Amino acid sequence: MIDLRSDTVTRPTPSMREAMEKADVGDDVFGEDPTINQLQEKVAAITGKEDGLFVASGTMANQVSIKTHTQPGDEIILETGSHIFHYESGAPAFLSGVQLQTINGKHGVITSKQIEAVIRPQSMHCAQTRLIWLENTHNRAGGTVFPLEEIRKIRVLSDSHALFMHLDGARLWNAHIATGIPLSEYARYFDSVSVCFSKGLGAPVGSMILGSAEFIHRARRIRKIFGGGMRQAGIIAAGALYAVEHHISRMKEDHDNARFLAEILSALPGVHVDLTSVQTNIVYFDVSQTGKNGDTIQELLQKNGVQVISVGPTRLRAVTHLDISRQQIEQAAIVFKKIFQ
Ligand code: TLP
Repeated sequence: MIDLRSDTVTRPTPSMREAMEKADVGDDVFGEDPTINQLQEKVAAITGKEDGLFVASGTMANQVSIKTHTQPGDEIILETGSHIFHYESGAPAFLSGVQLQTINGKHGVITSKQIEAVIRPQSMHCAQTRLIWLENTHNRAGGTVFPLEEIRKIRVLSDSHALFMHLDGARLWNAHIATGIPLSEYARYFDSVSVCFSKGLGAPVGSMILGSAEFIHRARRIRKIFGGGMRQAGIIAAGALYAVEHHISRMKEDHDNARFLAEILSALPGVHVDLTSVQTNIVYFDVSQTGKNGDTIQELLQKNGVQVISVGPTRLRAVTHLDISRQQIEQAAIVFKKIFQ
């Protein structure tokens, strides 16, 4: 089976498992797990943040960050396709009692002008705008990269309104590899950043929140409240540490494979791919012109040994990752041709 459903499906490599087996551990709720401490220090250093907090998942990183930044009744401004709006089970409302104000972006990018137009006035009648939320790369927009110039403008705007900024950087590694822009240059404009080790980096579990020492101190308490104090979790942090040390630069292969696949798909009858949105390791394709719906195509592909995800009536997603070679992409291309021609 060629599994292109997500970059979350990767299995730890033998060397990663070896690193996990040998990991030194301690009680992380007491701050005493040496491997977690090492990972937090390392990722804080490469992102230029004061401190980091290891958490169980990208969802937990995002939700702990929201809770740490906001009070119930506050509002977050974000792009309509954001992961926290679509795929985190209503958690911002459930856990933090905040409302979300969405803006339609282009390729997942919202501009400072668009944001400025919707910031609430300081009025007893309005929710308090508190947080601007960006996603880089942007999953639902196609793994697209958020331009740095716009991030800078948004920071100026947020400073002038005393708003916080959070970056959902589950795939920030991919943006870094696609553009060559250092992780720290992206991260410096945000009060908090979440990153994931269990997607393109190929670790089995784990994410991290990055920010000032003061922010992380408060986030640590929220993580405990949310049930995320994980004790001897150095075993899993060792997988993440291995991934950070060995799997960042190789992501270029995933990006090349995604581009290769996108070009093949876009040449098939009835299949539409917005090639400008294929900037990293994610390929969305639309099959409305084939007369079949997404679920049917997903099933047909699965029967022929290729897994993708149907994400709308006629829209599907294929993601390249550590466990997918160029040869497997070529095999998948043969299956796509068989199904669509
Ligand atoms: N995304 C998953 C699914 O939930 C859609 C995937 O397969 O792409 N932020 C972004 C931008 C994400 O894409 C994801 C996961 C998360 C946060 C949440 O991470 P986890 O799954 O670790 O909670």
